[in-house]
Amino acid sequence: MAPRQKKQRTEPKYELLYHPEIPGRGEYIRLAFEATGTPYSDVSNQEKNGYKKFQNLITDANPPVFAPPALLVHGEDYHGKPLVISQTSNILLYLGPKLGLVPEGDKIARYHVNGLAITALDFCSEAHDVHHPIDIEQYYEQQKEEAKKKAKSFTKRRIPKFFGYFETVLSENKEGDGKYLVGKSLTYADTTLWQVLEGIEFAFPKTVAKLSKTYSLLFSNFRENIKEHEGLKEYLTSDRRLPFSIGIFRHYPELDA
Ligand SMILES: N[C@@H](CCC(=O)N[C@@H](CS)C(=O)NCC(=O)O)C(=O)O
Repeated sequence: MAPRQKKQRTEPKYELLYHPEIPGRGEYIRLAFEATGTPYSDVSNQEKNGYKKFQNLITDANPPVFAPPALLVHGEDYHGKPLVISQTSNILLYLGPKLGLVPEGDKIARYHVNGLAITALDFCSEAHDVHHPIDIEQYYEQQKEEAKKKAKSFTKRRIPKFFGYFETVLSENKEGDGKYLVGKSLTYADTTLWQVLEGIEFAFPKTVAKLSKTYSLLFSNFRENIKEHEGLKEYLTSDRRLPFSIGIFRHYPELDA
């Protein structure tokens, strides 16, 4: 009895259920926890047999999870089972007010935060579809020619359209001083967009180098401010932060402008 009680006391309330070894969409959730110093367990990366545990938890959840990330919340059982929430933007919507990552006292602002986070996540999905335009279950090499075509429109039109949109949002949010998308302090729209920009730069460095001068708020004020954020600084330079590799964001030079 005693050891069990001890385990319950030390177990973090939140468990992130995601694939091991890649930042992926799990990173959007990690950044929310890291920015706010919230304890969490990254099951697949930190626990013994974590990968198996992660697979079992997402399958056994009710409703089961179609695709990770998912969030398990201890102490919030739902219909007799541990609460498991799926979909990145949905998890962030749940955590936002609890972690102080939406403006306080403005019930509408949180929907703007969520709308912007979803737009950043759309950008992330489009970047993924560049290297997998035909079939998510086949290798890049099997769809390389189509990928090259998609890359052309993505780098020429879609990247500038997303950059331009977020630049406008930053300049119109006067309270944010070019540093925050909504209000005057950090929200999960900021952390999410920041990670997408990191991924886009990793995948399309030449395109970003060409465009970054045009979107000065985005590429100076905004990016630099997040890097220096009190809660994030240590994490972002630590080896706990997983590097990009061949996940959602991939660097294939032939797809970069
Ligand atoms: N819209 C979902 C997308 C989830 C997703 O595509 N997850 C990837 C990993 S980042 C996956 O494992 N997908 C498997 C699949 O779609 O079959 C979200 O934002 O959570």
